[in-house]
Amino acid sequence: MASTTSGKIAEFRRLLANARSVLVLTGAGVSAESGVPTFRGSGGLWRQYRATDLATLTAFNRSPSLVWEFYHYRREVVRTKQPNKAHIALAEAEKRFEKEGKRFNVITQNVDGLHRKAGSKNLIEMHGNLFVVRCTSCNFIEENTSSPICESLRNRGLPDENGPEIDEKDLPHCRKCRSLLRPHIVWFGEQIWNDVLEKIEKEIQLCDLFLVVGTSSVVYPAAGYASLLSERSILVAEINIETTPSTSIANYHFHGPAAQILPQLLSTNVN
Ligand code: BV8
Ligand code: ZN
Repeated sequence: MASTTSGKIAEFRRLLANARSVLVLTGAGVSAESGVPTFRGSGGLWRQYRATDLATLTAFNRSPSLVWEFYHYRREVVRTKQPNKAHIALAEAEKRFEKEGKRFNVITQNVDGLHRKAGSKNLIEMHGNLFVVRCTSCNFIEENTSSPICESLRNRGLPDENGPEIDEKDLPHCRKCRSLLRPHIVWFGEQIWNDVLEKIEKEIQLCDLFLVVGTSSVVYPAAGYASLLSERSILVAEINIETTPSTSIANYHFHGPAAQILPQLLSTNVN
């Protein structure tokens, strides 16, 4: 049963000090205080669509123009955002743990790149990244931070506009084979890449303390990690501003914003 009061912070910090391999799973809530809309909050809407309706291969095949407008919009929003104290606390904790010869890894479901911007190195972006593209034909993958990603998307993608469909030939194209590019992001109904799953599997095997931060714990496979670890009697702590399916599994539930709680849990003088 999760502990009910954040007064357990001192207790948790002692457990953290004795941990040898900390694994953190983050979701959209960790970027909320950077101003990046979460999936299921009010920000989860774009035009008349839910993000989860557009983050699918079916939506992309039906209208690559609409899905590219959606991702272009998110790229332009995220580009202006900075990591918050939650991202920074995680990056600093990783550095400290590494110095002590211990392990500290972050698996993020987010595609906003803010953990990397904050300095996290031991980072698994399990659903990809808004600034990486993949060719729909030759699978060529590369980072692409161009703003806009192509001329036809300049000033497009605003939530309150409904411009004309962009012709496929004017959407982003592979510089190797000229085929249509897509975001290198795992859409609903698509499998997480095998090399990523293997890395996650290894970290789950080695982990002796698990933190699940700012996720609604409804999307699999990420949502299943807390119970997987709890069944192996690994300590699970959740940070969220609401309760989630992970709350009943967690040994600790710290109720509050990640940018406030994480620095209290992870900050330097962990005794
Ligand atoms: C898979 C990238 C298997 C996209 C994302 C049909 C076919 C196949 C699979 C399925 C299917 N139907 C369902 C599935 C499974 C599906 C799934 O789990 N669906 C759910 C909805 C039931 N999963 C998949 O499809 C996955 N693949 O299963 O493949 C397979 C096997 C064989 C063959 C084919 C397939 C792939 C899932 C990945 C989808 N891509 N992202 C993009 O970003 O555009 S998922 C997306 O939503 C996010 O990345 C994230 O992972 C996920 C959940 O969002 P959260 O991060 O949790 O954000 P959310 O808004 O939900 O919650 C925010 C939380 O933060 C809240 O709890 C809130 O209280 C809290 N919070 C807010 N502010 C703060 C805070 N906490 C702390 N501090 C704050 N300040
Ligand atoms: Zn190509």
